[in-house]
Amino acid sequence: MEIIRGSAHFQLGLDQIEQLDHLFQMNPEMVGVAFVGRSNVGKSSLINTLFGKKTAKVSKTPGRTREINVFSFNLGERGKIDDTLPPFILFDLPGYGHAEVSKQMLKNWQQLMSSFFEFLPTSVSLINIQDARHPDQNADQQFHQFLRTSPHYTIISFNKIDKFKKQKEKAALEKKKKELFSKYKWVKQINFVSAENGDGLPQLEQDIIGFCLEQYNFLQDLKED
Ligand SMILES: Nc1nc2c(ncn2[C@@H]2O[C@H](COP(=O)(O)OP(=O)(O)OP(=O)(O)O)[C@@H](O)[C@H]2O)c(=O)[nH]1
Ligand SMILES: [Mg+2]
Repeated sequence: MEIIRGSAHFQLGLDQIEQLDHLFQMNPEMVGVAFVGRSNVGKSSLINTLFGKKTAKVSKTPGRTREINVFSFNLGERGKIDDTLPPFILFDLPGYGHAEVSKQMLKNWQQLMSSFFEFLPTSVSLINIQDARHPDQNADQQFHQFLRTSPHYTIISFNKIDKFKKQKEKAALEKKKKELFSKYKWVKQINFVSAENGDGLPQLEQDIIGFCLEQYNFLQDLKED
């Protein structure tokens, strides 16, 4: 199974809690993934490599993605959509922790995101992107406090590992990984990726597919009972 590149379609951008409530109410059985992380860590770039070139806008200036962008995508084989499966959902969430945003913007982000995590169906998993060179920053730590009580399946992906040339840097990151697993008990997986050269992406793609199919089958079974 694969993510069909180019099957991703932009559905809507939203920045109001009412719009979010509406989306969740209309789609209680949504299955998919949400990319979330500090500004500029490469969320949109990763989305583009995994889901097809022009899915998300890549920033020249950090803090570009301000809205919650919602896409649909399909799974299939050898480039063909499997039409026995429904479209899945993909969220590109606005980056957190950008130093230059105003207090008002920060407040808006917090309000919108706390509703998002509170009402997001558990059939959507969270992929927290962090910069491999600067993992677990203050903003990441604060974000994980949001997730403490969240029931969502959560993955951390350390992006930009192409920047690592030395073995020493990789070893340090391995150590960090162990540390984060014991600190953030709710994190199920931590992997290393690069949107730039594609490292680690086949595995991340299979993790996304595995999660989506499992949740879809689970919801189907519930209906049959
Ligand atoms: N070297 C390297 N650069 C990357 C990688 N991924 C993204 N970048 C660069 O990092 C910058 C930010 O990328 P975006 O994908 O826009 O980051 P974002 O997390 O979506 O940012 P916001 O939307 O502002 O929150 C761009 O200049 C990308 O080209 C990577 O794996 N390696
Ligand atoms: Mg972005």
